[in-house]
Amino acid sequence: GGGSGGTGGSGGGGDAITMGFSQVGAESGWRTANTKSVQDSAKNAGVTLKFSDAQQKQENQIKAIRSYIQQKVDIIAFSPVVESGWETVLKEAKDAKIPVILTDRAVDSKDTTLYKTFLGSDFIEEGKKAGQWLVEEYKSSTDPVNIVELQGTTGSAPANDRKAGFAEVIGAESKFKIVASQTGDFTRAKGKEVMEAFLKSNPDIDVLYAHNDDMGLGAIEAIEGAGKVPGKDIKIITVDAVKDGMQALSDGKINFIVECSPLLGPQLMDLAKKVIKGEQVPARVVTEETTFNQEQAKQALSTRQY
Ligand code: GYE
Repeated sequence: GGGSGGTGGSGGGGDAITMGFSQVGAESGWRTANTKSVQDSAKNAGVTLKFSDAQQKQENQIKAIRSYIQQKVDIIAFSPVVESGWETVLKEAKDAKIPVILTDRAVDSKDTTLYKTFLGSDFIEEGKKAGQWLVEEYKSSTDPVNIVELQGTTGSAPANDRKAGFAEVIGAESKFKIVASQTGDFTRAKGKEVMEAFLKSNPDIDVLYAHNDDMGLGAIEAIEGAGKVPGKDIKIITVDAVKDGMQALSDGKINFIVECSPLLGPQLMDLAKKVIKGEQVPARVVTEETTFNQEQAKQALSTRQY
């Protein structure tokens, strides 16, 4: 690919790269920041970006990838909405000799030759960090702790892994009980709706674990609507650390956030350039991230970019 002549783009030298990028959707603050990061860094790296939003539907992503193959882009990057069902389309890309980079979310295919690398967070580790905070928070209590869980999109890597990592850590102590666990599809609206249902059927909720900030923020509205105090009557743990989440954390409405960085654009462009030049890239690039309690959120909030 790339034989159509240089455009004199900035940096890198050589011919301009065309990347087809299939995004999951615009379901959360994280996703919005991720899209901006990819678009901004493509511009900075002189990469021509063909971008499409799949509105959280796998069939739309498959269509987008097929259209990128037809257009003979130099490289395809995408964030798979769910883990399963990608083999056929990834084989089509491979047969067309168009390299693929997974960003943010994984696929469950055993055939790792279908993509060049996977750039993103360790979601199991994120779930474990959420569980470790809870274990520490309740270390001096023997009473039962009733937990409700708002899961991300069903079948997605972050929903599967954040659930598994959390369950592994809290499973070591029998006082922790997950009394309800349902998807809120990573959105604020669904988080609110499902939390309202949880509150109706469970009179005694101690903790909410939400797989992202947006669902947690929706749930806060439901909790306040039910006359309870979020962060006090019900302790709340979320994942992401986007600005709205960090604001709620520093206001005391959330108790702990596990960071998940959406700023994957610069690394994605670097990896894409290397792959196209035929350079060796690591099979897995893990994003670095931290955690925030309420005090740390107050410190970090003023300089939070997204
Ligand atoms: O945590 C959530 C978004 O895949 C890591 O998707 C991403 C997740 C993120 O909708 O807010």
